[in-house]
Amino acid sequence: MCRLQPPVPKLKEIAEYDSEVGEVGPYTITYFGVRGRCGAMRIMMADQGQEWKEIVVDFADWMKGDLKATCVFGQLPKLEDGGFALYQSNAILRHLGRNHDAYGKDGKEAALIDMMCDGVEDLRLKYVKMIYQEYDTGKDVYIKDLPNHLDKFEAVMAKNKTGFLVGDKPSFADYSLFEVLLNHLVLCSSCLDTFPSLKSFVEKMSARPKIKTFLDSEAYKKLPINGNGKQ
Ligand code: 6SG
Repeated sequence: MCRLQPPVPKLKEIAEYDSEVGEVGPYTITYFGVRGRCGAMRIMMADQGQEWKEIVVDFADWMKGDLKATCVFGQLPKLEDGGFALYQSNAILRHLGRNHDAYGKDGKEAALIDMMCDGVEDLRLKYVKMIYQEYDTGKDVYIKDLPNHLDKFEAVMAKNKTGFLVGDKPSFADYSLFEVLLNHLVLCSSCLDTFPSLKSFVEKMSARPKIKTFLDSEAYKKLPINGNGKQ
């Protein structure tokens, strides 16, 4: 069997493996009360039919520093998978990809999925920089330049023809792209109008029943996209 695709652990096995949070479910996300760096992993877990628990940290508590001191890089999100703790949102997405068979069918597909995830990360970093540091002065320039980034994803999506970036089912990179595109549609509702493959991708992902239920939920809708209220 491909080492990148271990069998999905059964709930019972995770509960036995976990000595601390076994009764509340196999996964726990610890993060601030925003979509932010957890948007994609939440959508992925919802689509995979995987339940998870949320620990929401408020900023005043975070500033006390105790939790920060326990985090490997002094930052959130943190994912607990039973007794196993993981930081860095993209490492978490990859872990979920391995656990839920959303990391390609072989090593080459996995490498392409990694490549696309890193491409999404580059766009996400530009977006986050604009939101947190340059919103008032840089938003218009950002939107003007956006097609020069989206066209790369459009080309990959159009070439693959399956409705997904790599292979014929969603990978963690698709969930990450989907979530970043949802945020960009809030920033600029017409940003996908010249990108038919991306537009269709967002429509189809949004219509997947478990994603639709999640996106329609109060738990999702009540969370701001970003921590500073800009979107
Ligand atoms: C912030 O940057 O939410 N983690 C953030 N901030 C707190 O002390 N490379 C990794 C990854 O991919 C990046 C992690 C990320 O996982 S996310 C973190 O831990 C720190 O550094 C963006 C986000 N911001 C909202 C937020 C809540 C508390 C601190 C940041 C409320 C909003 C802004 C200030 C107070 Fe706030």
